Amino acid sequence: MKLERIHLYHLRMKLQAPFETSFGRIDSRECVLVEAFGEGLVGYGECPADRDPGYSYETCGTAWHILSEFILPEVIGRDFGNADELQQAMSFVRGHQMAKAGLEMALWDLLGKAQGKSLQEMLGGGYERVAVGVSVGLQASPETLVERVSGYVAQGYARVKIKIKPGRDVKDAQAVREAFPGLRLQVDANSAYALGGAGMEDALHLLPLDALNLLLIEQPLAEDDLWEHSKLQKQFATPICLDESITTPRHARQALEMGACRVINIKAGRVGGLSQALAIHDLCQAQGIPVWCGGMLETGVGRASNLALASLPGFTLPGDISATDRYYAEDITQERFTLNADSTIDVPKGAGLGVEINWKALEKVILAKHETG
Ligand code: OSB
Ligand code: MG
Repeated sequence: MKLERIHLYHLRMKLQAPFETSFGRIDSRECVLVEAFGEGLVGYGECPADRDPGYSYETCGTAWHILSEFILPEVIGRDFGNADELQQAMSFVRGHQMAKAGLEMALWDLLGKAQGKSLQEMLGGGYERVAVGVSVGLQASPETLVERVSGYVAQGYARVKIKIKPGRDVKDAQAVREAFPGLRLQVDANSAYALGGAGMEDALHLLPLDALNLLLIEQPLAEDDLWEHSKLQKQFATPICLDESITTPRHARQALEMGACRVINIKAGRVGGLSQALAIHDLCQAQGIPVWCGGMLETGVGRASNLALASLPGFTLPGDISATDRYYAEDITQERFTLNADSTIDVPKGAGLGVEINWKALEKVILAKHETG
């Protein structure tokens, strides 16, 4: 597939409700949409970096810079038979995984459309629908949190993740567990127990979580740390799950080798693309480590990709892939994803990502456009 022209769109989309994590509160979410033209076809990819460097160092600004100044000039006019060839061509750029992932997704979409194959088929996924859950942000109090969770449970979500931070952790989780004794429940700290250098000591305040029958505790310590997580995991019966700390297949292998986690959250954006997500999936599957598909409040483009990825056999835990309604009143794809009664969402079947752009909706949310080629 020859990449003839590439457009970038910086988008800002209003969320249905503010989303608060240990690193901040947002009312709207930004991303960079990649539009790639080749052989008479057009493919789309979503770079999930947000406006602020709170989750990772990458932002829409850094992704824009890395893509427009370095990666696009390198790849325009070149032919790529698969994602590995593109990764090879982008390997001169250190890091910037989300920037690379956005372009890689657009290439998968193009290749799928050219071959008449869905992304799911290309990746080797099987299931027609994937088990999903919902990620609930920090609320004003444990009472409002329980109310919020009740709303999602009523909608049919059978797995709930709540965000935690120091001072808003054990009590919040206890309140939800008390209200929903049988709910599949997990918590996500987004590195909040590494602030001020306290780390381990702070995170040991979470030990009472072991009594709550949680599926996992996600990313308590620093975003670049494996070693302290390996020490922490030994203190907890509940599996530690790493999100931020796993940015390459190599880090995944090292994390498993040192026992830094017992579960991995895979986000194609965070690890540099679907090809890298696939490599981490294969590694974990070979070692019997459960994985699940994380989310970054994606648009319909990224959500289609997440659903295809989550249909691979090693994704044995429900993903952070909720219905479109949970995020956006209006999405940039024609397709809106809905929750089935069994807390699953259908995997798109069309060629490539299997979604079509809703241009009327897209045009309303474009902040900037860049053209190369
Ligand atoms: O840590 O999983 C995370 C959203 C933005 C950035 C990081 C995270 C999240 C979520 C939301 O938890 C998951 C989703 O529903 O997309
Ligand atoms: Mg997370």
